[in-house]
Amino acid sequence: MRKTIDHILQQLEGFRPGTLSQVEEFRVQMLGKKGMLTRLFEDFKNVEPEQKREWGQLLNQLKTKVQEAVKTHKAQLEQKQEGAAATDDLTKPASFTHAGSRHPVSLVLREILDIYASMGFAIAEGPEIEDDRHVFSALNFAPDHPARDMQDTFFINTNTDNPILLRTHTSSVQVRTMETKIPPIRVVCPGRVFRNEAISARAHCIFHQVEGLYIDKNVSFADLKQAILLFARRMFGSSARIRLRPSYFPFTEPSAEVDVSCNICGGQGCNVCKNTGWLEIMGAGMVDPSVLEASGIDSQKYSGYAFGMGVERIAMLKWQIKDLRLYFENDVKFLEQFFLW
Ligand code: 2NM
Repeated sequence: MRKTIDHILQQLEGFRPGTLSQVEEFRVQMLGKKGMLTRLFEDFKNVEPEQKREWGQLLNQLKTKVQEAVKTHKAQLEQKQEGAAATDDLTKPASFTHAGSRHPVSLVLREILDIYASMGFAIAEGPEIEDDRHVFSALNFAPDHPARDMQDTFFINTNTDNPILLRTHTSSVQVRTMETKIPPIRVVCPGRVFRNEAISARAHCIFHQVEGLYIDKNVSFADLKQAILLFARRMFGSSARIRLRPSYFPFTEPSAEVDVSCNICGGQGCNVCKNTGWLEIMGAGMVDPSVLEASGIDSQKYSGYAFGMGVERIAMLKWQIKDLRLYFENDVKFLEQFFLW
């Protein structure tokens, strides 16, 4: 018996199965009907009564060891096989992950900036918290202009002759550009602006603007019209036409509201353009000489054009989004609909 036990211990020591069938083979060899351990237990019947206790313990320990070895090797090999199966099939489709999508305002803002970058405009940014000088005074707003009212502008500190406020347009960035740069100046200014308005489908107290400014010798209204036409064609399709209506802004003279032919009906008239065939996309004009002078630019030597548009509004026209509030609700079912080719 001693010899058989030693033999089993030796086998156990060197047992390194590579496959599950080798484990099964080992199990049968040890624990099967004619297995080595099974036979040992048969021999155990002939052991002298006074030695039964000692041999019994020894055999039971050995049986447990063999059973443990079979169990752990089997589990290890099964796990290995599963891992191999998962990596083996390289054609297996990847499991679904939600990748997210860009916000429609970000998509349209990027598109607007790309179009103006291709025309040679640089991007300029500035602070959202501004002073009265850069938002109003330097832009030719009269001291009693209604935009300076608490009703329209969020003021932070009015206890000074140059109040601190949230910018109502990004023209303040253009003032900062004119103050620090020598013409030629060609910039677009994207960013958030703030107006004290009741929130509705058509108005919000926070929205995004892109304003443009071009100052050089001999810049003309014809240059402005051509730049707007190129923008409209790139943004709304190569068959887009533009129309300018006379308007008024404190900082430009002459000033105009710009319409683009309706991208839904092509100008025939539909419910998107309210049967006019036209959609308003921006305001524009020639920079008032007093605005150039206020920022230290010689209006005898230089002239310039400027324009401004609302990014949410352009996105509404592009995708027929009917309610401004959708931009701020972060409803995934709304957000994941938008992409650009
Ligand atoms: C608009 C419409 C027309 C404009 C003017 C200027 C500046 F700083 F040059 F005077 N910046 N932006 C402008 C002109 C903005 O937005 C509807």
